[in-house]
Amino acid sequence: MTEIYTDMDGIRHGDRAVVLNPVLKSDRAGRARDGALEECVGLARAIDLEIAHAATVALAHTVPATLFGKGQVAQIAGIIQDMGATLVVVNHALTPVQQRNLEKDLKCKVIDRTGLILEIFGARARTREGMLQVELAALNYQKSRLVRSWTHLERQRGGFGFLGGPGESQLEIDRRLITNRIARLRDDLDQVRRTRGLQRDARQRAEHPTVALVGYTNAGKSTLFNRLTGADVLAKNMLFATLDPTMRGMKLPGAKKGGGGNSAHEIIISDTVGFISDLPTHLIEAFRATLEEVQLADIILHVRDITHPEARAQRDAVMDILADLGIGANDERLIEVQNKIDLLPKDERKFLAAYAERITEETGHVIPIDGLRPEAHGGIVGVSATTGEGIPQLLALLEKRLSARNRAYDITLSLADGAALSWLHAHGKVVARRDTKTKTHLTVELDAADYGRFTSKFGKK
Ligand SMILES: Nc1nc2c(ncn2[C@@H]2O[C@H](COP(=O)(O)OP(=O)(O)OP(=O)(O)O)[C@@H](O)[C@H]2O)c(=O)[nH]1
Ligand SMILES: [Mg+2]
Repeated sequence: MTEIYTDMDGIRHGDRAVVLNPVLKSDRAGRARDGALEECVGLARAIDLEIAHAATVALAHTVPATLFGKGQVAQIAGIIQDMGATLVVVNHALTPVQQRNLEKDLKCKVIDRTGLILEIFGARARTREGMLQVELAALNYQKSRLVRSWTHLERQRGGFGFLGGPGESQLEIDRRLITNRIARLRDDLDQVRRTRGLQRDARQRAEHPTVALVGYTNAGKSTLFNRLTGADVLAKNMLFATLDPTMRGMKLPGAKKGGGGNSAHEIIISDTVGFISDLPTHLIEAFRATLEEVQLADIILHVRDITHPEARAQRDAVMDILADLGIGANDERLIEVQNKIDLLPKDERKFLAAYAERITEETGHVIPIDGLRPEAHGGIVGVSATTGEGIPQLLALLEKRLSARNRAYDITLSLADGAALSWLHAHGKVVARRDTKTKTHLTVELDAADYGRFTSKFGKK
């Protein structure tokens, strides 16, 4: 894997890093400065960099050649020398030219936010699919950087780039190599996904409803996943602790043995990669298949760290990514899980609980409250994944939403088919029945999963 990170070659865990968070003075709508800097430091720590210095740098405007102004670059160079730093992390996108110039001026390695996130993902990937996805993202990142310098050269030559020249043909070769590699990677990924058994997943999905956990990185998805399923997924105060998706079956309280039970009581729950604001587009593209699993879920639990100072900005970032996947705030499958309530003072906890109850009661016709955008359509529940507080309420809400998905099916049985009839009575609600001499015509309210089970057991009726 390492050979693909030519851009990031030389980063070693334990490197002393200076983290810089450039903020445009005109960018009033930007995220809270401290929060953005803190997050970037968290990202740098996630690959075990030692933070020698971290600062927000106010920019009057961005300088095309170096991003920072001349004086600022000199100042940064001084800091690097004083601190004995070997790496600079810039919490911003850098053009290849800016990166190169900064490395020259600062005499040390420079990476931008996308490079840093790619580096973390590269270190985290464990499954073959995860590794291929990250490699694909890294190559796409590199390719986009080649393209950019290419158009840059082209412009310099007044638009006659196609006439050829030594530098240009090297770029052409690099580009073609990367393009070929990307095509091969895509094939490999397809192959891996096929053998991973999407069919098996599809079958499981038909049989049991799926619940997907999504949310900002470090919100507590894995902790909640472990609490719900008794699994042992790595949950750590570390950004992007989880990269590869994990699935596990669980029974909601009240489920009967034997996979039957009343409709949707047995579910498959999945934990997956966390989101972050300004998630690099290359990563979104590479992880699309993983994210598509979310699109197919019956219920989407949006896990939020409700105690985070930037909880609302994080929520918006997640909702934006979900919107890209076609999942809006008005999607009935979306339940908001406000996590870490154990850290809240008691009165605040009470207030939140009352608020959550009100919203949840009103779902079906969600209304903006206090001028805020409509909340998750499927309702809100406050929990603590670590203490277990609120988990029974979450499970009850899940159960409520899943059984609300029942649909009416018209089913005709032979009167002699007692087994099928009693199965339907046990698993669904028979709302109408008309008998003829030999047949009975039923209208039965059933969960889609149960209908699937019925037809696989008794055939289509
Ligand atoms: N106090 C408190 N801490 C929590 C709670 N849930 C999770 N945490 C902590 O929050 C941190 C992140 O938890 P994870 O479960 O790893 O979060 P995640 O959403 O899976 O994060 P990534 O996989 O990195 O995207 C850990 O230190 C957890 O112990 C909670 O309910 N209360
Ligand atoms: Mg996790």
